[in-house]
Amino acid sequence: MMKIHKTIKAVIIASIVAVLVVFGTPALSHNLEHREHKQASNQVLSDHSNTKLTALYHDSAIDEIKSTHSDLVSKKKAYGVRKNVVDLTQEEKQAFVDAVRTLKNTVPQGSSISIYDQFVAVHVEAMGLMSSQAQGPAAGHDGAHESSLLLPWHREFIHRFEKALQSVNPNVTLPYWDWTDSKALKVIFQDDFLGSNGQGVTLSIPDLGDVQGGPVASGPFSSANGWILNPNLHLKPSGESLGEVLLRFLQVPPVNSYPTPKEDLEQILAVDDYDTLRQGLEGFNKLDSQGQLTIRGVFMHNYMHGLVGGGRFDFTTGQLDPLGTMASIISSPYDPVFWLIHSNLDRLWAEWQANGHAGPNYYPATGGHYGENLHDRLWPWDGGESIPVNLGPADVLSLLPHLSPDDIVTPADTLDFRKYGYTYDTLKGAIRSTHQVLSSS
Ligand SMILES: [Cu+2]
Repeated sequence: MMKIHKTIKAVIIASIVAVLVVFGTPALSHNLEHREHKQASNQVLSDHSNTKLTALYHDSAIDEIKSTHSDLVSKKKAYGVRKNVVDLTQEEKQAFVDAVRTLKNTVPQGSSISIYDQFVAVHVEAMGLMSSQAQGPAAGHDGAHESSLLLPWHREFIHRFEKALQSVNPNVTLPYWDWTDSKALKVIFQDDFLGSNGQGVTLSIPDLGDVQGGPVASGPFSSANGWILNPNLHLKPSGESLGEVLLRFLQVPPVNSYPTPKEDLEQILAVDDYDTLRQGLEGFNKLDSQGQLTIRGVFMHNYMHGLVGGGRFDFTTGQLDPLGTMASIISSPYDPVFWLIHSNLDRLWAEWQANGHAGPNYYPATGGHYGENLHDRLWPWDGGESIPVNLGPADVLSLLPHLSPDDIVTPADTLDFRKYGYTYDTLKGAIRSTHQVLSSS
């Protein structure tokens, strides 16, 4: 059904391209596209890739990579449309699963871990900036969460993952999980897509009774089917390992309410202030009837992490003791549902932006810690400015992908999602306006 089955070699080459596109090619992923025509930037991208590749491969391999890559560029639609997961065809589900598994099973040259695991390592170490022992201007705060940078950082991160998927299969885009869609939960956790709940662990929760979960029992992301995690990257926030298998505790009380009420989301999307929006969507606080973020707890994005991963939440502080993979924010990309939850988070931001909240006025220019402000560099796309501390039992820092020093991304670079070349099925108007911009420029 899929091209990727043709030859292992093709997969490896496509994946090498993926690594270079995703991790190794400075600024080209979108910074150039921010400034140039699509066509012009593709030209620059190809030229640049050649320089990089020459050092690593023989000419014949380079030719093959070049043709794979131009094939990819020419075939790729100008705008990848991210769809609601409930609208995916059987073929689209399979293509997504196959591409994810290919990234999980492909170890790039010079790395000891797979492309997929490199993404997990980046997410882990973004939280390694929190330590006061971290170095550089971004030290001392979470590099990916709990501040203005949540939305820019994850927009960049998941788009790089999407491009890696597209190097395997150019037709794949990231689906999103609309948390207000009552059908989505059942569609996602089936063996033909992201697999089942966990099984085998029964926990007694005071006043709530017994709850079930544990290692994912079936589907493409069960250990039986080869979804084996690196225990040095599968961590609790404390750094303690969560082991080698994907753990799910679906809808374990008290985080078991589904779907998310539409009116709660609409209330957040109606706000005018970026950081109120971000805090509402991230979910440590909920808006009260006055539109103030006075209610502390677990909501929205945080709630969805808990709905899949399970955990003993402290509803007063919003902190949780994770049971499963998704509930441990640090390692949550190990559950592929991560990409669907974050695609939706990004969609909600994109909709808010498309609804008139666009441009630098809708992102704080100053006043945050370094990394959070409009023109600060976001680790790891910061040219080596900041260095996190190592988290967990192994040397995770040594597992990070090698990024070019001029692969720089600031929140300002992320504000216009159209410049990345994707849109959402709920934002058809955005496709038209982008086409207009391109054809008139
Ligand atoms: Cu995250």
